[in-house]
Amino acid sequence: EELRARLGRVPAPCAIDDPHGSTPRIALLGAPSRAWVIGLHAIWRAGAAAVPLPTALPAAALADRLRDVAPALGLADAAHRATLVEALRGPADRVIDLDAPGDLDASGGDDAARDWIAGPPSRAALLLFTSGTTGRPKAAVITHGNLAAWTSTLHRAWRWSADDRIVGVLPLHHVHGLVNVVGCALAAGARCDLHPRFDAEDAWTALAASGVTCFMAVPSVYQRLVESHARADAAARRACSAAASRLRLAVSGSAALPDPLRAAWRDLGGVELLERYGMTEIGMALSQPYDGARVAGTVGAPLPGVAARVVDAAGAPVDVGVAGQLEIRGPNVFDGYFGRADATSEAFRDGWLRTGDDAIRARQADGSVTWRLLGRRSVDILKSGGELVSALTVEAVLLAHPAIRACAVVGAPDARWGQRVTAVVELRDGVAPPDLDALRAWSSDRLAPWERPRALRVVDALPRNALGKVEKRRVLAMLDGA
Ligand code: MLC
Ligand code: AMP
Repeated sequence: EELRARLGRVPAPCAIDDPHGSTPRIALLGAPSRAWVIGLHAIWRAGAAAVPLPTALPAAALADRLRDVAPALGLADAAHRATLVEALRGPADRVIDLDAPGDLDASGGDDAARDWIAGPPSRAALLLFTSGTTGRPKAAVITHGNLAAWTSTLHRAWRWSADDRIVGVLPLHHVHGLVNVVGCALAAGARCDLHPRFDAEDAWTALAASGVTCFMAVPSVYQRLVESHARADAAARRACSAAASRLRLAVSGSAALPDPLRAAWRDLGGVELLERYGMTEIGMALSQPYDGARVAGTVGAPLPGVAARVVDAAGAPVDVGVAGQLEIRGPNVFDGYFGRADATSEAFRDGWLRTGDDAIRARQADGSVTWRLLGRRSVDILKSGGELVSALTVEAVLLAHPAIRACAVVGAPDARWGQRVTAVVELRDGVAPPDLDALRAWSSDRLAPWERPRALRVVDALPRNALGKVEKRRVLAMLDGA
């Protein structure tokens, strides 16, 4: 009620040329908590769309993202209030406090938690930021209809029920933590134990609580859990293994699951991880089976209601066994990028969403067809710890450094992060090479923690083609050689 009244009092947002431009937007910034989720519901019940934001981003970078979205109001927890006020660049009373302590338990009659979908199918529910190859993050418009499709599909495929209890350790500004974990639990009337941030030891303790049935995370989180298990003493190791073995469902996604990690999790608790493939614009699209063989290195098959195909450069579907771009269609596919008709039309081909990922299908001995991902088509899109990073965003910031004349940002393979954000730089004449820590600190008011370079290599000359354009694949090969 308070939000609805406040929306009525703020000046109308500046005109945004978007089909969803008349739906007010409200920014949401805070650590995962029951209060955060209740804030989300309040936004939906007030008829607005929520713009969940990452807590680790500096105010200047948040302001940059919010410029096109122009939220009417903001909701923030106490720790992030000042950042959101600064990012919204308006009067401090445009930010309302999130304040509703307690557990999030739809099974316990928590009405605020139970009611997951609160708007008509065509209305914008979420604006989720995602990086593109253009450098500037875009806000993907997810409707209430998309959310209904996402949760009902996952309920069927992964057998969600009101008896489930899930431990949530992921941030809530992404599909993975927000929809697969929290949304699916709430829509099933299940229980979700939310953690403000991931800590491996805390997560093991939470997984050991009685009745926990499900867990979902990115490979980097599983990697940390496996490392923490290996460090623990024998009694703690046994307790962790017992907790892992009680899970009916442990899902990995958002980045490729390396085989050694899959095996380490299986060895630790005897449960085979279920790997699935998704994307902000489409929710979850492909999943290994709940029952049946989970073939290592594959992401299973299309989820119920999701149409998927592999196409060649001209957009023609190719046969099983032939690699090409993965395209997706169905009620799970988003409505477009907010205020970015150009980027939206580029994202689609004949009604199919071009994922930017390459894939290939293989026929198994039992006649079933499984899908395998071959990586991103663009070398400029990296994944570090499940976070999408645009190399162009990082390069634009690094080029402002006084010592750097030219640079190429690439993703080097990394056991901890999947890809390590690596800056390969040419220096200006006569300057001393910057130190990596100093460069990270220097970029911290413009880049998110996962965008800051984790490795730095100084070269005399970056490999370029005849037109002078840096050739990223040769840069990667150079690193490989080293
Ligand atoms: C944090 N750091 C990262 C990082 N996250 N560096 C690289 N990549 C990341 N992803 C930085 C910290 O700021 C810190 O920097 C240092 O690394 C160590 O911090 P940490 O405390 O050990 O890391 P932590 O904060 O615990 O974060 C790690 C993480 C987190 C893996 C838990 O990154 C995370 O929650 N990732 C998941 C993101 C996600 O939900 N993606 C889903 C996208 S949706 P310093 O300078 O202090 O040393 C999607 C669709 C789909 O992809 O299919 O699901
Ligand atoms: P995002 O835009 O953050 O939603 O990230 C979506 C991207 O994550 C996809 O386009 C894929 O490149 C990647 N991704 C998601 N799940 C997987 C997976 N299981 N294996 C490999 N890559 C994945």
